[in-house]
Amino acid sequence: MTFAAHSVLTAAFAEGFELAGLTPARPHPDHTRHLSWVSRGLAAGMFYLTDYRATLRSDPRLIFPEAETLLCVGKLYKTPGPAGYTETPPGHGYVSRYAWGEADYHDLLGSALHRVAARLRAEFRSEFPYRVAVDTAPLLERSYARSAGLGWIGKNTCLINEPRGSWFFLGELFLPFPVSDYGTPPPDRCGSCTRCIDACPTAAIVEGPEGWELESNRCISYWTIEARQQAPPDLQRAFGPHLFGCDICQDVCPWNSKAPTTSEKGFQPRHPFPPLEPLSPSEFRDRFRHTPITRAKAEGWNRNVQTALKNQAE
Ligand code: B12
Ligand code: SF4
Ligand code: SF4
Repeated sequence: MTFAAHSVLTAAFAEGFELAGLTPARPHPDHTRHLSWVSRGLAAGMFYLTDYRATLRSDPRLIFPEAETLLCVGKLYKTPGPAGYTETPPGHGYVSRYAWGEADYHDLLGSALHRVAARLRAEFRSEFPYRVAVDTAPLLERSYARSAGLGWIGKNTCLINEPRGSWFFLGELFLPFPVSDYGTPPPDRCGSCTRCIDACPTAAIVEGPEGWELESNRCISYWTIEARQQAPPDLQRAFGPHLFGCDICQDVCPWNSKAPTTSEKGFQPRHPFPPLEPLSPSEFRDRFRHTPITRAKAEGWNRNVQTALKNQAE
């Protein structure tokens, strides 16, 4: 049985997603790019990208065998508030925009996707099986979202939407039925612009065999969120006040100059500029419970605080 694409998209918009599109749950041609990127060591220490899960990324049905369709959604997270890391006050560090709020986007988008599924089950009168993913499954999220029509992949490797920019999270609902229409990828609108490449303080956006790509070993976001060890000293100096993640290659993107903001309560800024002070494991837990920052763990957070303090003293 084939279901109306319109009904699925309407359910997604009704649950607060600003972007939604549909694409077949089939192997994606970008998978060869992923394998090539991994094989050239650009994933740094992120073993979840390089182990058996690199192969799982070849086909969504390896994660959810009944999958026929992927509903790809985007949820805006830009809030009115500080302009970015350039405003960091002395004695404080910078947390990237996506982690400013008190909600963890995995939970927020995940619950909304379950509600989309509940709406569809009621509308189609079927208890069909489904699966939800928000950065939680070995899936090429940007590639499928591009195919579903949500945006193009910029030179900074982010998915960018015209006119909304790139300050949005991605999530997916794996559905066990085909739909009447699927999305098509929009054109690449980067043109001759190179602002993100020029602005990256660590030269982490590099030219690869198939175009621009991210060298995680040089990316501030990698070092301040994912890495479990200290970055090389010459690189650390380029981190400036960054404590968790990095927004520079999106802050400078012209497509973000008029990006809309969200009124989502859980994303409103609570800690964009935390004080540069080390925290005990329990202080860290209490301060950042349920936020994406917990990923760095207290040890990583304190390492980042030391780096930012050193950079501020220089
Ligand atoms: C690992 C990871 C990281 C790593 C590596 C990032 C990277 N660029 O690969 C690190 C820790 C550095 C990172 C940083 C960030 N991340 Co991250 N990350 C992921 C994760 C878990 C996997 C990405 C991955 O597979 N990378 C490997 C590369 C090879 O794959 P890819 O980036 O998807 O690239 C594919 C396409 O770009 C494609 N391609 C096709 N056509 C074209 C054309 C061009 C021009 C290019 C460049 C590529 C391209 O080829 C690739 C192979 O499929 C995804 C969630 C997911 N499951 O996808 C989130 C995700 C990509 N991250 C996200 C976010 C928000 C961020 C940060 C903004 C957080 C921050 N503020 O610090 C930064 C952005 C840094 C940047 N410039 O990318 C969002 C991105 C949303 C968006 N609008 O694009 C995602 C989708 C999570 C989510 N569910 O919302 N991240
Ligand atoms: S997130 Fe920061 S360090 Fe990483 S590529 Fe973008 S500007 Fe460079
Ligand atoms: S800054 Fe320019 S080149 Fe980089 S992603 Fe944005 S439009 Fe593309």
